[in-house]
Amino acid sequence: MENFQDEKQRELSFNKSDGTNKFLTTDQGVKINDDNNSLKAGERGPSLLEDFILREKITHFDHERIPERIVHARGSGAHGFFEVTNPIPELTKAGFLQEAGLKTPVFTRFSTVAGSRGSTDLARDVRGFSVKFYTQEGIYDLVGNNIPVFFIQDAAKFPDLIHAVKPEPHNEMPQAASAHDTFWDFISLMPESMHMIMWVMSDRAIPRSYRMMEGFGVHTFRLINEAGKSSFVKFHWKPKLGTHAVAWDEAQKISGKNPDFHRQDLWEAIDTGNFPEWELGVQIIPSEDEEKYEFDLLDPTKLVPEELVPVTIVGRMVLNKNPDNFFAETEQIAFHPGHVVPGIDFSNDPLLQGRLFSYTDTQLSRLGSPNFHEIPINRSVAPVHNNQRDGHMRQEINVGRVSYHPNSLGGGCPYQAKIAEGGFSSFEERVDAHKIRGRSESFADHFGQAKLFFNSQTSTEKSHIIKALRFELGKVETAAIRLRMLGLLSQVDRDLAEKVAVGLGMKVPSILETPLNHGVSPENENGNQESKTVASSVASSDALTMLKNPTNTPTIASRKVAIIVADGVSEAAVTNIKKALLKEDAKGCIIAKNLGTVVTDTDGEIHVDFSFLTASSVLFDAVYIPDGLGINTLIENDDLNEFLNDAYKHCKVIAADGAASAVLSIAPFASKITNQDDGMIINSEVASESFAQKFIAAMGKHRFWEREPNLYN
Ligand code: HDD
Repeated sequence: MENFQDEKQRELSFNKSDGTNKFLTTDQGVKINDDNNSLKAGERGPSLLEDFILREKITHFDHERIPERIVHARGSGAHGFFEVTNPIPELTKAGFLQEAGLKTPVFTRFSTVAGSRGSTDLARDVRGFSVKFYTQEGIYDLVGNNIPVFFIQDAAKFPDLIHAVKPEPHNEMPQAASAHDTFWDFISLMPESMHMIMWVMSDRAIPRSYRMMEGFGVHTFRLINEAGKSSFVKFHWKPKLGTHAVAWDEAQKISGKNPDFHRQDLWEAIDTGNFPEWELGVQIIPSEDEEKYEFDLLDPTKLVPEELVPVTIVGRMVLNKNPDNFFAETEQIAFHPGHVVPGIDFSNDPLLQGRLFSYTDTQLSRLGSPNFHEIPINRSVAPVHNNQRDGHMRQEINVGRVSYHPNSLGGGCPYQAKIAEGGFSSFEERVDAHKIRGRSESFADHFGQAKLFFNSQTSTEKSHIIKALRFELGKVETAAIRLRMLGLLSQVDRDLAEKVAVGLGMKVPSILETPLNHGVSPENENGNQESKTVASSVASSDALTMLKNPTNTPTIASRKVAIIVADGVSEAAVTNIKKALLKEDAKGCIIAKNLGTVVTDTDGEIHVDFSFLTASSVLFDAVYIPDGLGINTLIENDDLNEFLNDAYKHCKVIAADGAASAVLSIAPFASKITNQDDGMIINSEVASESFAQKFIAAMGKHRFWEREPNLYN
């Protein structure tokens, strides 16, 4: 098969325009002579209706905005490619998975769910992880999240979930936050959400970077091979840089200091050649095993533990090109879980089935026309021929008189493809059932995997979950909602509930006071089902943690270090650390009291990247204060102290050498520093190779969480 990684780029380039060395024109191509003044009756007279140039410009401007996405409005995307490493023709006939080395162009968009388009990147929220594959057999969209399960089991509850989490309708507050009454009111009545709640209260919901998140297809899908045999599949994206988070206090501060933190991080990484990369993995469940597990494969609030079904890597995705135009590409891209190619099919997961309706419907109102597939970023690289016609903003000029099938006037064209010719055919699943509104009893376990998730976490991670719940429920004003939540949490882990309750100044209610129905109205006989706890056959799973996650490696590639300097700084120390960081593909940024330059100990000059005013510790992964007597002039500086305090509080590596060590020894947290804290590196020897290596090794551990008070122990 032809490798056509650049084909989408070629196609997009036909639609590109850049004004370099070109005349300014109207939309009709007429050259403009004066773009600064409207047409008037005399210099001080009224403007004339006749001014078609003014009217066109203003009219276009008035219509520049389109409705933002109902959910996942805030996001960022990039181009790249998917390359097969381990083909799986025995499992699927999908062409893009057939041959090792075959590359398919992709566009990937990451997002938060609840906030508006202009909201902060660092909200506590699920992250969307959508990949559009421009395959030779048509568009394939894998529209997933960075969390492998979901809040609800049936699409019928999706509008309720989203209404509950969005800003409250009477006053439109709070923005991009789940910490308010309506969200927790809904959750406290929906025991099926408890597994997802554990994930959302964990640090998965505050990633360090889009590049350091796992991705999941969430639902069980089907793969179909050439012989028509089907297997169930769960999709996983495993990040090359490991799975990492920031601290919650840090996330909130980042939201103020740089609400575009993730967007900028993705952009800069690609711009500087640090191309983000993920492996695509599959968990394959043979059809015969559909009912083998204690959970239902069709229930989207359940995952398949990797201990039961390992993840097999089939390929890798590299994002290597930023969009040229945010609106044209990232904003106008239209994903849809129903965009599948031959060899991939759906399961009967009722949440997925509802999604199959919702996405085209939403594009119709967001992009305004059934021709949204003609927008360059949405266009298939496989040829499109059919009898769909007309509609708003149709781009294609269909020639000929035939727009129906069957026809004889057009020679029967375009003609249908046989299955052997690549025609899509759905898996022939036998369905023989009563038509009912209800839920399978096999969906009634609402706590088994919530327990599995909580039990799998390290004590630091459990402590973070407790803190997150204290924060979120602490913002809830209605005591009855908090109480119901404590009741539900006690079903996951009594200790967890007790510890959250302490923070709320409340007592955990007894089981009898906890509503455990499906959250649907009790007057409906199908809704009376009681929640159950089915013990997971896996006691604990490292793949569910972030801190012991098998994706983690000690790499510090693309991490940022704040190097704090003042006049008299050791030039050797700065050069040495910058060189060492560069070798690891990490970056040192110079921060001083003011912008401009500082004078070094050898009378050289160092360019300052940020002042204390334009930088903040929360925007960096580690801090280094190099030797130099001048730094002592900053010892009383409040900005420096805040910088260091935050770095310490957020468990980052802090290092100083030579005379700069004095700054750390009188920092407000100095008394708390222990000999066991490998994240505090103080060295008397300046610019030594071993110091740089120690610093890099410590950064490779990401954070030294043991510094924090642990609420779980
Ligand atoms: Fe959805 C967008 C992921 C359930 C309805 N969804 C959207 C996006 C992602 C997801 C990543 C953003 C796509 C982009 O970047 O443009 N959604 C999920 C996942 C779900 C899920 C992983 C559960 C497993 N979604 C879900 C349900 C419904 C929707 C049950 C409706 C019944 N989702 C939508 C939508 C959106 C959307 C309203 C808004 C913008 C868009 O589709 O294009 O149709």
